[in-house]
Amino acid sequence: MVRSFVWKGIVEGFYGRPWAHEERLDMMAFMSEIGMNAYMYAPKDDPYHRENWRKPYPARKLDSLRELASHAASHGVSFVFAVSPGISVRYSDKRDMDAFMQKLKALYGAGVRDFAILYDDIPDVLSNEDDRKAFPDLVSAQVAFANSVLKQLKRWSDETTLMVCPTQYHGDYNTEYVLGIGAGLSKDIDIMWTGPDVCSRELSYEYTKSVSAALMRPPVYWDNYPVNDAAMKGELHIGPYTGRDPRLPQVSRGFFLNPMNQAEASKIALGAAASYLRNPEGYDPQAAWETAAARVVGEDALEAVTLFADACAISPLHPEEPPMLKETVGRAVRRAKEDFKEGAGILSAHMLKMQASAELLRTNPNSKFAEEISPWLEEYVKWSDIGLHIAETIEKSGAYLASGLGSTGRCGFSLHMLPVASAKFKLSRMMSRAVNFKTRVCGDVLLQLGRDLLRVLQ
Ligand code: 14T
Repeated sequence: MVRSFVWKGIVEGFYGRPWAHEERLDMMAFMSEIGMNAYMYAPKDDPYHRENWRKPYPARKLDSLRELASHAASHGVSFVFAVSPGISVRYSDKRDMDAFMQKLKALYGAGVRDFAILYDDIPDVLSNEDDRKAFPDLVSAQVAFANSVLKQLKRWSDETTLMVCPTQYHGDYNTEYVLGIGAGLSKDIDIMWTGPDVCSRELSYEYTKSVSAALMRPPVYWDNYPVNDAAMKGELHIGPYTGRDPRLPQVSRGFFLNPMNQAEASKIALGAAASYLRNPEGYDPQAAWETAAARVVGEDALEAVTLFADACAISPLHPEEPPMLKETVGRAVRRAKEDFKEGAGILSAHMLKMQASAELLRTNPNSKFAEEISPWLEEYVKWSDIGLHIAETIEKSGAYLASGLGSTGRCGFSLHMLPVASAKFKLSRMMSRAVNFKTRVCGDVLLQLGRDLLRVLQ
């Protein structure tokens, strides 16, 4: 039997600046175009979501959420409202339960029917004295709290749903905590899971089946791609969506992808992922990427964005250095050992292509995309300048070596050496600036090449 995912969505669940209202409205329209059906509201840095979860939304913010919920509904997207009470909640305190339900009730009044409790990224033990008296451990407290929330939701309406993200949400599933969550939570509650890691390179059928057994229900994946918060800030995740098993609909209830702070740039990975979610069996990562990328930048810039995405390759799904760039540099170096000029030529041709692609993307009609990627684009251009200078240095040192392998004149100094010395000097200056770059564009490929060259020319 061919099964399909129940949830095919996005979770705005990252740290850092939450998306703007306009970005969310636009994203919902995009989601309906690509066949996604759920948006979970969970921005870590909305103070009302986590830090001050007890506080009701002020009227104006509630109005925005209401508009989002109805906008979602009109696009066939379920709006899932999540609260993260874990940092301060007293599970045994009735006032906290009431504050929590009040919080949901306001959204219920705004038309929301789908809710989530997020217990992620909090201490894994009970800290409150009363809680420690009332419950044997954290998992019993969270289970009792969530089951009670579900019961109250069902009193409001039969249409309500509840999802929970546990405190341990990745890795080993055979722990007391995870088994406790699985056995304790009502069977009507969906449980979120990120896979073997916080950001998982691979989500396999076997692994998911085991997680499903431990949780006593198929998990809903909280897929931490293309998110680039915390330690990943310097990365831009616009590469293909890979490593998700085609048979996951048999063992998982669906997916919520956690996107980047850059909403428009996220559409490349999200568009590709949507194609997986619609048809996992027929999914082709490369073809889906091209379709998704072309939708964001236009067909005319597909080649440009392909080259740029290569330079941005490093991500949890692809931890290796940029493949095309690395291959070209490797080829240039090998060729340079035979023929300096030709080796340098291979390198400079690629650098010029990078510069042309940067210019095409900088002036792309999708100005929101261009704006979002500008920090990466700027350093991509700076790296290509470095690469061009490396090519030039290789050529000059080639001429110098050819002139008699560094034979010195009367005063122990070769005039031929001057251009090489000044090229070296300029290169080390460029390289020392690159150390302070803010983005991870080009990986370490050109950095390594520059260092190697300086060492050789010492
Ligand atoms: F809820 C979870 F499933 C989850 O993934 N929580 C956070 C999420 O909000 C964040 O965007 C994501 C990517 O950084 O990872 C989780 O947050 C972490 C987890 C860590 F182990 C942040 C830093 C960590 F070291």
